[in-house]
Amino acid sequence: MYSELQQIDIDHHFTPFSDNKELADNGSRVITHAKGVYIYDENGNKLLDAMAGLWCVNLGYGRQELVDVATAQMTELPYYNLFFKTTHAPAAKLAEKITSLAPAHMNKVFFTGSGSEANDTVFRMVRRFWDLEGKPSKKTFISRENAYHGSTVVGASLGGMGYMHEQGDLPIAGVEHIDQPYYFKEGDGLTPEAFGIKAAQSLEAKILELGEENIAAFIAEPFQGAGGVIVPPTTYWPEIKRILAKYDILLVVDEVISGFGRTGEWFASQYYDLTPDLMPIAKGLSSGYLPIGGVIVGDRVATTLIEKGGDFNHGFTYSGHPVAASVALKNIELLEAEGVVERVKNDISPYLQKRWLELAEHPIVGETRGLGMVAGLELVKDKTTKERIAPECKAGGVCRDYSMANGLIMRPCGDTMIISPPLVISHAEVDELIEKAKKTLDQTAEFYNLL
Ligand code: PXG
Repeated sequence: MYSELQQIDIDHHFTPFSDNKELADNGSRVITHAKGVYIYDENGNKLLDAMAGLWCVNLGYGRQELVDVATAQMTELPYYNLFFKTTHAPAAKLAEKITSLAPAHMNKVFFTGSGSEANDTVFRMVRRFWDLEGKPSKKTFISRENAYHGSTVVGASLGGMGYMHEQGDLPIAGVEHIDQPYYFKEGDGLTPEAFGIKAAQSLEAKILELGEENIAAFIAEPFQGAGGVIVPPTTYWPEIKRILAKYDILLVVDEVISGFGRTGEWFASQYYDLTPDLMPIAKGLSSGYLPIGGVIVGDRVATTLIEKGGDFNHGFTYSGHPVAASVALKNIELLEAEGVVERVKNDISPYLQKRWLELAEHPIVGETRGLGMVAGLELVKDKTTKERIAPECKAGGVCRDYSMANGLIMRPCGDTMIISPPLVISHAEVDELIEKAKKTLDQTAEFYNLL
């Protein structure tokens, strides 16, 4: 009943973020190859990958230029570390390129292997910064409910996912969570604008509760990704900025999903006009072709760490890995040369968002939302009361199964269906995405007798 690969997988592979027993009962889908915005499985199914893998394949699949640069770099220098007064061209040039695209006050990059490691690095940099500034009591991070910042101990602690905290006694001490700006779920009785202000003000309430002298940083995704593509009301970031201007607290903008063009700007910090002290990055940095992440460091933190800090006792074997770094550099060069980010802003994002909005008319859709190249919708039984279709938000899983059967990878976060397609998706492929999503919603509604 299982293919050979499915059986090997069941026998030996412990799969991330999955119920491995349930996978053993059903067998995982074996992905064999990919091209453009499509992935293929071993049964010959072709799926439009509207998640760009895991929010990362910004340039789409099958770019030979990235393969060629990896091959050349592997031949020349497959590995060397950066620990002991050594460096190499891929790491140095990638850092230069990234800082040329980042906000002007950010001129250094620390490399990691992933977004989680980037946030662990943020945690150590920030605490070290305040020690060096002579303010060792400033240790607490403020984050938000339903945030995602990774899966390491620090990443999961900074994140606001209850289902992660309950495994492994998290969060660790020194991390506090405030309200999220999730209007559809929590904004009843308020306009989006008023709700945005209210959600932002929970930051000030927390600062006053804990005392500015104890707070190191506020960390947030510009829009929440894994939490369900939660786009804050327009008032939210301006109010956060107003609050942060009153206190000496660092701002960490987690750009792991939002960086490298997803909003139509190189970074969402530019989209929202934010001035971060630190920006964790990963995913779209290499379009997912090789694992690489990092932290873009603003001048204030960099100057203190470098001028006053001596050795910074932190780093990874694969920090700035030459092959990953050369692929990331080529990826950025291709994004630039092909005008991908401008195309997102002026062409494909407006088209995707216009077409996605059509789904709001569907009888089981309570809200659609999106920005740049991410979008989400809420599955409901009743548009007015927002009553969910089934207990425990089970309709999302049903909807996902129909979507996969229709050849579209659109994924659930509870009863929120989300997409984050490759930035290079064409108009015709967006049309296909929307038609398949409509059919999927019809089938989901039919399944629950709601048509
Ligand atoms: N920050 C953000 C904002 C992320 O979205 C990370 C940090 C961690 O990156 P790494 O490379 O360590 O995974 C992420 C990762 C999901 C899902 O289900 C999302 C992520 C990872 C795994 C699953 O949407 N985002």
